[in-house]
Amino acid sequence: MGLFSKFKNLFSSNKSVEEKKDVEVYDKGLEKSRKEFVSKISLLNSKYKKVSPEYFEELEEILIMADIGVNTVMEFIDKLKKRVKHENIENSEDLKEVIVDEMFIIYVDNSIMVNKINYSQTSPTVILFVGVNGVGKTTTIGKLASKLKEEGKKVLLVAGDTFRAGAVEQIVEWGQRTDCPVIYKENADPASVVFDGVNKAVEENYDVVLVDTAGRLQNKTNLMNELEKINKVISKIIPDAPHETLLVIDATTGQNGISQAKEFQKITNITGIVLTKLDGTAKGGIVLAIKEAVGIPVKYVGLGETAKDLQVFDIEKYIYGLFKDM
Ligand SMILES: Nc1nc2c(ncn2[C@@H]2O[C@H](COP(=O)(O)OP(=O)(O)OP(=O)(O)O)[C@@H](O)[C@H]2O)c(=O)[nH]1
Ligand SMILES: [Mg+2]
Repeated sequence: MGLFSKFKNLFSSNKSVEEKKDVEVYDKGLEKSRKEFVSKISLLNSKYKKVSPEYFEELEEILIMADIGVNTVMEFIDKLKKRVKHENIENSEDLKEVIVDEMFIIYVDNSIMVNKINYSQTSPTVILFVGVNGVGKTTTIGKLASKLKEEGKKVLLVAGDTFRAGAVEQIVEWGQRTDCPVIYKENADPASVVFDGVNKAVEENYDVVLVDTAGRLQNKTNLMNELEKINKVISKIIPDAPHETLLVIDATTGQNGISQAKEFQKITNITGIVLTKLDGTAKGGIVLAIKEAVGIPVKYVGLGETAKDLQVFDIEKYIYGLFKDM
């Protein structure tokens, strides 16, 4: 039995209610990508009943169009060709399952699979959110706050975005909705707001501090200086903090998001990626491209507007959501 059949069984039987709900979120959030993918592969398979060089050429194109990333696609096609030869696969229909198997393997292989958040045992865990404007930083903080509260954690929000008009109001609203205090100061230096926040968190024994930052700064040097200052202030209070710096990327921006990741990598130490708005794109393959291009684990994915739509990234659920109708 191929890996994919195993996944299908895995998700259809004896799972907890919670786990099933999470699978549903992936299922729904990846609908656009799945439709695109599955319909293209079906068309391809009816065009070429037999596996041929032309078949592979067109498959390659489909995968690249799904934003999977050129090198990953090349490597993938090579592996597929080898298996076709080795296992004497002739019919394109029989290749479907192999495609799903290999997709999974390519992600897991030579992988950085640490998608868990690095929680501190000795102090509040400080998580910094960075990314260009509009990608979903503040919304992700709100959703995560809601999840952490549900787990019984004491959560503090810090409005480190003091630039954009309305930014403070937005995070304050999330604070009210999730019942988490918000530290903010209008027109203040972001680093000083962060300082107040982290201090309060230590004094009052908070479990997690979620720090919002501004997406828009005049230029790269400013952004770099700003983040450096914020980092300094945090580590002055908690030497091994921030425990995570999560870069938020909007999945609908495709290759643009990849460039952002490369740029931010140069500016600061990114420990994980949050890929938002996967529900809004038909090019869900971007998860695989990120791994190829920047080698940073995707820790969370945004699959919709509500708090439950923020999910810890799980490759099995992702592959399932992407291919389950195939
Ligand atoms: N469909 C969908 N929408 C999302 C998701 N994540 C965020 N959004 C939407 O994206 C928009 C922008 O989100 P914000 O959280 O304000 O983005 P930001 O990065 O804080 O933006 P700036 O503060 O301007 O830098 C909002 O309308 C969110 O509802 C997601 O996973 N799916
Ligand atoms: Mg924001």
